[in-house]
Amino acid sequence: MKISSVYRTSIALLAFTTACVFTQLQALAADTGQKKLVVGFSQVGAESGWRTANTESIKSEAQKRGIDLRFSDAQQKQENQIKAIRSFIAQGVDVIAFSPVVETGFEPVLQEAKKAGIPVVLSDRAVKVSDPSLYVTFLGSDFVEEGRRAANALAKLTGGKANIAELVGTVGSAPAIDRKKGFEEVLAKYPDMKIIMSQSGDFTRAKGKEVMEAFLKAPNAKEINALFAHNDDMALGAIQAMEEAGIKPGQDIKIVSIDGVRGAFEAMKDGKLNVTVECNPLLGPQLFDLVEKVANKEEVPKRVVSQEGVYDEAQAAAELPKRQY
Ligand code: GYE
Repeated sequence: MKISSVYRTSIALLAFTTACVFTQLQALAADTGQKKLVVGFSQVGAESGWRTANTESIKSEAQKRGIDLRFSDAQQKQENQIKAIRSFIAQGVDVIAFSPVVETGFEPVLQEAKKAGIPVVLSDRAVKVSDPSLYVTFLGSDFVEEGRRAANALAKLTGGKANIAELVGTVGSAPAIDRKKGFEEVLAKYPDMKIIMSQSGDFTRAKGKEVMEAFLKAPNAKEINALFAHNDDMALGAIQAMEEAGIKPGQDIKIVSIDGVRGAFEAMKDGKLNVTVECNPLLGPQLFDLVEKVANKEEVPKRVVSQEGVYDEAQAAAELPKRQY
C-alpha cells in the first residue's frame, strides 16, 4: 500500500516537473520568437513588373532569414507611406526600410523615426533631405547612369538623328528625375537628337498607352522616330498604342526603355522593342544584409549600388530563359 502511494506520488511529481519543464521550454521558445528582428517595409505600390519582382524578392528573403517583416503597400501615394512609417514607429520596429514614392517631403517623418531611435534604410529610391543622418544607407541603382545608357542606345539605333517622344516616370520620383538627367546629359552631345514630346505615364502600362495615344494625335506626331520610356511597362503600353494606330513599334519608331523585365525581352524577341537597360529589382538579399548590419550597429556604406547591364534584340532569345523577373 505504502509503496504504491510513494509510486503514485512520484508519478504525480514527475508529471508536474515535466509540465513545468514543458512550460519553461514554451516560454523560452516564445522568448526566442520575440528576439526575431522586426522590420517595417513601406513599398511604393504594385505599378510595374519591376515592382512585383522587387516585392517578391524582399518578402521571400525576409522569410528565409526568419525576419518578422511588417510590409505595407503605399499604392503610389506618399501620404500612405508617411502613415505606414508612423505606424512602424508606434510599433517600435527594430529597423524601418522603405522605397520612397517621391524624393521630397519625408523630412518630418524621418525626424520622428530618428527621435524614436529607429534606423532607416532606403531601398531602390532616394530621398532629398537637408540632414543626411536621417537615413543610414541607400541601396539602389544608379538611375542617372541608366538614363545615359538609354540615350547612348538610342543614338546608336537612330544614327544620332532622333525626334524623341519621352514617357516620364512618376513625377518627383528619384528614377524619373535621374533617368531624365542622364538621358539629357548624353543628348547634349548630339545636335540632331531632341525630345519633342514629354509627359508622365506614372510607370504604368495603362498610362503609358494613354499618353502614347495622345502623342500620336499631336499635330507633329509624324516627326516622332524614337521613344524613350523610363520603364518597360510604359513602353509596352506605348507599343500597344502604336500597333492600334498602324505604326510598327521597333521599326517606324525605335524604342528604348529601362528595367529589363520579362515582358521587355519578349517584346524584343518579337522585334517590337529595341533595347532595354537593366535595373535590377532583386534587392532582397542585399537589403537584409544591410538591415541586419544596421540592427547590429555595424558600419555600412552610405550608398550601395546594384550591378546592371544593357540588352538588345540580338541577345533577347538567348537571355530570356535566364531572366529571373
Ligand atoms: O524602374 C519602375 C518602377 O524605382 C527603379 O519603379 C524603380 C522604378 C522602376 O515602377 O518600373
